[in-house]
Amino acid sequence: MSLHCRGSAIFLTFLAVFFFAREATAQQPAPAASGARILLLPRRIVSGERATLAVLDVNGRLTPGVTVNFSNGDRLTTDVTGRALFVAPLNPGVIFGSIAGRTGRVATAILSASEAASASIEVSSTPRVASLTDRFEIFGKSFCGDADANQVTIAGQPAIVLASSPAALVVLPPSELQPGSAAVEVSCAKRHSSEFSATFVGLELEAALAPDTCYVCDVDSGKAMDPLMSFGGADKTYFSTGPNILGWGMAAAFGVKVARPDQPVVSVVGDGSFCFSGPQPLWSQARYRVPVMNIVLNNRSYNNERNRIWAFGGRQFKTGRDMTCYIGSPDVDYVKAAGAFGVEGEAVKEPGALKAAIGRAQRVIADGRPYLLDIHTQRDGIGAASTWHPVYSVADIRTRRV
Ligand SMILES: Cc1ncc(C[n+]2csc(CCOP(=O)(O)OP(=O)(O)O)c2C)c(N)n1
Ligand SMILES: [Mg+2]
Repeated sequence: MSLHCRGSAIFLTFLAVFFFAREATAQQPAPAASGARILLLPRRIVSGERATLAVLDVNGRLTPGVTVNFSNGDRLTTDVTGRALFVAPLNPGVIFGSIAGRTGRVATAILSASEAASASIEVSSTPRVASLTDRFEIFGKSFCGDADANQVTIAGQPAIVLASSPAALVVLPPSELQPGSAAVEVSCAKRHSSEFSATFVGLELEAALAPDTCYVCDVDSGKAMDPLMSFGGADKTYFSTGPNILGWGMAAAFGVKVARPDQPVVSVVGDGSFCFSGPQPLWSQARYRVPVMNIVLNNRSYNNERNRIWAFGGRQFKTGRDMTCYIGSPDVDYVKAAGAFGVEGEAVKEPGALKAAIGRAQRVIADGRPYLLDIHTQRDGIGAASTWHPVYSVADIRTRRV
């Protein structure tokens, strides 16, 4: 996904809050347990083996003294580091954890000891792209359940292991890490993984969105950004459809805001999807003062469609000519379209302009009005460079100038 990509770097938001998680362990006073919001539970734990969970507050700081309740009746309290070491239940299955007094719950699967057994560290799944400043997960075998017994290095620098089990690690990258591809290595108790690599990127949107944001996702290729954001459990709520049907997002965002007026609501649509559903819902947002942040991921393309079509290797692929999916001519002015329906907005043409634009959107929203950000993004995949489209003029086939 990318709100905006240039070269190999993807610019979105960045989760500044997690800098605090890193520093909280140093000299700042411990955050109050009442601020606890996010439960980090390894998504896989192993029957009868140790595991570590972590709790973060609304600012992303590790939070001590927080009670975590499990659906099997177990109860834990986070220690001075904002984490809690526990032994996984013996019966395989799924259990849920939740921060006492909060509604969100987080699932973890209990694997049997035989499923997770391995003499050496095996890494089975890692993100290809991860945020420079947010946590990411590594799945595999033979990690240490005590989070601090694991050593994870990224580009040779030590990362923090926030939560862990023999089957999963939740890792926060080192603060000095630079964007780009970096080698990752894991070791614990004299066991070592083979080296693998991930691309680390700076994110803008994620940092700007409060943990109680309702995120209404009606995009196609833009969905690639979802794994880089934090959803579920005690974090943001994600609204989407099962099958890939487009054109409902902005109207749905209206409904979500009506249902949850005290939570921030962000609607994300592709430029194609905007045209299927919009701009009428913007009129309703303006008419009924529905303060929603509308984001259009504008790559001037049915980007995923082109990738799907060209993947068959047919005539378009062979000629390099995109018959239908380039939609940048005429170039739709989404800010003007929003304005015509009574919604303010602006175009974001450079990654560096995104953070300030989100800030302006949030100020208008705080005043009770919707806002639209037309964020220019890259096309990617096969045929991304093609802006060719068939020239056909109905005017030219006329025999009378009527
Ligand atoms: C109602 C509807 N019409 C058509 C489609 C087929 N379709 C799937 S993706 C797509 C293009 C979407 O373009 P955009 O929203 O810009 O997404 P991008 O792939 O560029 O991210 C189309 C037409 C669909 N999924 N739903
Ligand atoms: Mg598009």
